[in-house]
Amino acid sequence: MALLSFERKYRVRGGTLIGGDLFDFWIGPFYVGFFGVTTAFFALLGTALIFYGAAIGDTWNPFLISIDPPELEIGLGMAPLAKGGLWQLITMCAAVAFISWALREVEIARKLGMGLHVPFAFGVAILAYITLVVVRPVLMGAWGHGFPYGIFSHLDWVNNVGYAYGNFHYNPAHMIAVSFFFTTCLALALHGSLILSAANPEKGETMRTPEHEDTFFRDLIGYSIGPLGIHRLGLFLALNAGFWSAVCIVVSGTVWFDAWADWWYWYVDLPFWADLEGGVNG
Ligand code: UQ2
Repeated sequence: MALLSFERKYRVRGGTLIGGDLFDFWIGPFYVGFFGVTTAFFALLGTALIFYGAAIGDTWNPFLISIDPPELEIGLGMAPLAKGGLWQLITMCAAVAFISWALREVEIARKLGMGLHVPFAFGVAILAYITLVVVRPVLMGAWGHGFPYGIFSHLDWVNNVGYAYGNFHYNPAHMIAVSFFFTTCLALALHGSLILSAANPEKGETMRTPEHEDTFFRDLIGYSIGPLGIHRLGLFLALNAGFWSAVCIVVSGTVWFDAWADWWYWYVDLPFWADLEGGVNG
């Protein structure tokens, strides 16, 4: 079925979560829906507030513009607009826009009778953001623990928070997250290159099949995870990268307060060698 007639066939009413038929229509190629309206509204409002914050700030250098969270003294209260209040409003706009976008994905998936894997995956990215700017600041008792919205300023924040716990690379959850990011890249590189090698032949050559793809990896390492399995693995790896990123930051300053390198003393202090002569403890 040609793409345009396929779209006509499946552009059907229903599947909405809220509002019934009210926003159940398309504008050009885009589905609107109730959550399309809320996404657009809060994304535009948040962006306008960022520009307002830039306008009352002291630079238009795009690298240096920064919308900062309130001072730590504000705690979990509301701050004046120019002193972190804008950051608070922008954070709310961002959260509502992101969640609206995920719910719009849910409505489109329901319309098409598809699984909810895409909104679930996006939900993990939203979880990581909300963990940084809401969950951890609330657990630590001040919005000032959120990160500033600026190009260089957020890099400085990552640097400073990292060194606040000694060397962040010793954070075990950070290690797990980084390992998942790297493995995600490995899996996508293997998958992308394998698909292109089989499905995008030189002019005049014939396309190869999924059986060729399986056989390539069986010849190479004696195992193929399969054309469906590689996507399960890829989703698993990518979601874990985001999830463990959220874990590694939310435990820093809430359940662990010291240098992350010191966390590993649980190993040094195991009873087997803790009292050995000449060991680090004695
Ligand atoms: C595969 C397969 C695909 C793939 C890839 C593999 C036909 C089109 C990339 C190979 C992947 C393996 C063996 C898993 C590697 C494990 C990690 C942790 C990176 O077998 O089936 O489908 O794209």
